[in-house]
Amino acid sequence: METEKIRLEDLGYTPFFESNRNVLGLTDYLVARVIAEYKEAYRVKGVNGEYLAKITGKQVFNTTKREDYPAVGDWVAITEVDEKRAVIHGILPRKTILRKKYSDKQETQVIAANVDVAFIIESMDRDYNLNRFERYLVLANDGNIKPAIVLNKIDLIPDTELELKISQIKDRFNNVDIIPTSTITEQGLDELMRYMIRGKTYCFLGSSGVGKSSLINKLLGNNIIKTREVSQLTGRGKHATTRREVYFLGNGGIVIDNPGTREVGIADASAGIENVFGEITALSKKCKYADCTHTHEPGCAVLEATEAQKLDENKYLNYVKLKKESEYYRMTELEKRKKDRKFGKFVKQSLEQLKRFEP
Ligand SMILES: Nc1nc2c(ncn2[C@@H]2O[C@H](COP(=O)(O)OP(=O)(O)OP(=O)(O)O)[C@@H](O)[C@H]2O)c(=O)[nH]1
Ligand SMILES: [Mg+2]
Ligand SMILES: [Zn+2]
Repeated sequence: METEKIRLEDLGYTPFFESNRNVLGLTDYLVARVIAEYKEAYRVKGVNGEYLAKITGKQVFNTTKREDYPAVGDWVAITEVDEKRAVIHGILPRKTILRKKYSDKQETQVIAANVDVAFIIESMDRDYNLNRFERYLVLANDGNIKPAIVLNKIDLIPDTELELKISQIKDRFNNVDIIPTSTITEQGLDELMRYMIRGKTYCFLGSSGVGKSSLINKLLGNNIIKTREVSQLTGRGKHATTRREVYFLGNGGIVIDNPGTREVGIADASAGIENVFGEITALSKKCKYADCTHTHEPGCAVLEATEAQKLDENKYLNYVKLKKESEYYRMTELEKRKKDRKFGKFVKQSLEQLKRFEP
């Protein structure tokens, strides 16, 4: 049986990776892309097909950081053991990286590597939350990844409500593409498909149950991925997808499905925050103090703009919250214990501020 040869470009390979491969002297190895991550192994795909791959002890992984291990989307240098198995010798430098903070631990987790576009998905039900977009936007921005918003399950709300939600999003975030979809009525699926370009990698992000896997199944044109059963009541809180996995679409788009997250923790993402909240960053240059935290200082241009309703108050509050979270992450344990009491005060302060803003 002759199968058509896979080209690395179809798996997302670009001159960026090839030049790094040359520079690092990895040309004697095969290259493959990590398409799934298991407990102690990876599934990788190269021009000869797929392998179950392991990393070996004595190679380039002289590292203690979780982040330095292969992640889904990574390009790795491998050698074949046999038709089905391979050994990973190293990771090619990442073009982009998408990471989040573990909810309990302080370690960051790599969601995926070498992603071109992050689809941030929310569904049009009770769980919908405008602030949550901002969290994901910070993650995407911090990883140098272009974000796009997908509003799924639009079959659940009237058109007027959808229009309202879209205008709220546009008011809050500049220049983010918005794609409304429904896997039931199939609205927006063509648009989503057209959005994806051959050889580019798209990561589907969002809470559990928003319909990430359902959307990908629709794009694949079959039901390869298991999605949550319709019995929403009994299935509550259960995650349908348990591992990250790469899928290849008919139009050449490369898609990463993710298990949904309950919360998205912000790691040390200060650059991402400043980008997403560019309006606030610009204002802060006019604050009286260079180290202004924009919470209580006199002569704070951010507070002034918020009070004058020139700056959206929710945006302001979310900014302060995310910023604190990011800074908190950077502190050492000892500092944290000291700060914990102060943080409590800060939360109280913010709440008081919120009350003040109420009409
Ligand atoms: N009404 C409606 N329901 C949908 C739509 N898309 C998906 N669903 C339902 O939403 C539920 C969750 O869908 P999944 O695709 O499993 O969600 P997921 O985001 O992959 O969830 P996790 O894998 O747990 O992160 C399923 O019962 C789907 O049938 C939609 O457009 N409209
Ligand atoms: Mg899923
Ligand atoms: Zn200020």
